[in-house]
Amino acid sequence: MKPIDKNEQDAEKLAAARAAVAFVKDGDFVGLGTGSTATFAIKEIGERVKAGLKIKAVASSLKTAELAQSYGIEILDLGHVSSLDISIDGADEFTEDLNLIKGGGGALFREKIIASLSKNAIVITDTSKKVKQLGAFTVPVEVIPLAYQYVFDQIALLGGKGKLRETNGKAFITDNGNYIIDADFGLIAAPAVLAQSLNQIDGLLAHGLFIGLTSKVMMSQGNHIIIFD
Ligand code: ABF
Repeated sequence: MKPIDKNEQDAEKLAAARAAVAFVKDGDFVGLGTGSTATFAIKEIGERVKAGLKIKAVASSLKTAELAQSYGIEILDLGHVSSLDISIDGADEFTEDLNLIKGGGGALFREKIIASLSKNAIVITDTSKKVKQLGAFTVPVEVIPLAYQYVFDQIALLGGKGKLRETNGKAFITDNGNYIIDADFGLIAAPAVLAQSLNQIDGLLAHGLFIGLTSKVMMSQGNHIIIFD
């Protein structure tokens, strides 16, 4: 990821968010992402809801649900939704063939369900997220605590160097009550193959390789929006 100026980065995130929110229409079922870029989009949607836009939404994290509800956005139980018209979320890395690494914010499981339910899964980013090959950002893996050591060892067998995600010296706990292992596989030559291998590991609830789940990436660069689809 390329380091860029924070103000410039925020301007890019806001521009990408506005471009994506333009696709949200009255009556839509909307999936709301997590992270600072997705937050710009939620606030934009919130302002439109205040101005009369009628939508229902599901949230990829408790934090997102709280922010959305503060704008009066109706949040439904994700477990009772079978399809979404559109979702807008961020990413940690993406390649031009729309493979992503997500989960830096720890919301990857619900984000993956939302992306899987979405007819139009839009990812919004600034320029720092675009990479030629995934992997500089470690792959977040959500793991059931009871399976922690088993999953850690299975990741090692796949060549990954796992590290338990911690905050303030304690294990980070996801909204679903699970741990996150951040797995360093180095640069990933075949992300789809690695994703398939990770999918086979019992006790691994979700991983941050999003393959074939994205309709378009909207990346803001200067005063342009570049769309990868
Ligand atoms: C979320 O957006 C996560 O999947 C990802 O980690 C995060 C990126 O955060 P930010 O937009 O703050 O860079 O969807």
